[in-house]
Amino acid sequence: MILITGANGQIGVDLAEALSAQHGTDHLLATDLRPPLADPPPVPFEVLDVTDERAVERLFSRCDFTQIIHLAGILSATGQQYPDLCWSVNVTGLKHMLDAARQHEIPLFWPSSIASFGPTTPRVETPQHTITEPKTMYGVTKVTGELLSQFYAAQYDVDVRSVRFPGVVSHAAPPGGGTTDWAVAMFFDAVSKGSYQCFVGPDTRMPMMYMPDAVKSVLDLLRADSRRLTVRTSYNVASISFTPAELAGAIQKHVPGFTCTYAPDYRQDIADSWPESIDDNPARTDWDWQPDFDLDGMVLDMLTGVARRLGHTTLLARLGHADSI
Ligand code: AKB
Repeated sequence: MILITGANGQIGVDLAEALSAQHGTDHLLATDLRPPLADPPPVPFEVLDVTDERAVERLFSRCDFTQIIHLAGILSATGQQYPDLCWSVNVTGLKHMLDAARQHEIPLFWPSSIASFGPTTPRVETPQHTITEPKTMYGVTKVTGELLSQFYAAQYDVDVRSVRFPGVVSHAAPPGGGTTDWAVAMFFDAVSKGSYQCFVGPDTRMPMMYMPDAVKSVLDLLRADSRRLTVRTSYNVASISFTPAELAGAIQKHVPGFTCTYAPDYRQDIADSWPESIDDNPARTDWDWQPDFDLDGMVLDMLTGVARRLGHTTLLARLGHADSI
């Protein structure tokens, strides 16, 4: 059975769906602090606080897990506001999962982030092995998690695998508390209101990835031959880099009249400390990673998904989906 923590989060919802298509819902257990979004939940669900060591131990003594997908985490903007909570969930929670993986001899996947990098890192085509001096608490927890993972792999032979996600764009579940959330919010506001006020400036270039590629990266890495894996901290994975102005332009092609205004806040500072683009050669070499979506492909698919969700028939018709809400 596969354990998913943080299953109600942005990545958890889409990844659980992909895993249940592969393995069947009976082979998954979704957990989260919050109750599931759908009633009944699409896969068996239990409440789990990953910071509660006893609760984690009790769960592992009851269930025969074969894989851990550990997604529970606090994102960058929330982490700046609640640094202690961020440390507790992102580091203590991961440590509990690494200990369980070690004790029960189970492989573990967890996502790190481009937030592992900081202002002293080369910002363009950021290499796999480079300076990691993040200035956010979120970044500090990600670097700590990466080093812990490498230690557990080397010292205890835990099969731990990870990718450094860029901003992930999707419509099934909202992201919460991230610096890259503008790339999702812009779509929802474009479709529902025709305008969006962005919290970073128009020329802030950031690495992003459409959810189908993010899910594919996890499934591909899980399938990879362990002997080929040379990185046990976390793999760089790249897809598309764009600015808010470029995304707004791509959306305007399908939503004429859409306007984007800019009111940068504290998240601008975080964005400016992160890379603009990522070099992911080790992932391409070690496990044949390759993304499918470019900016225009993502925008078309995302607008269709958001229009369906919001019941926007006019936009669906314009996108060529007249009869399919
Ligand atoms: C965030 O913005 O905090 C996340 C991330 C890049 O890890 N989306």
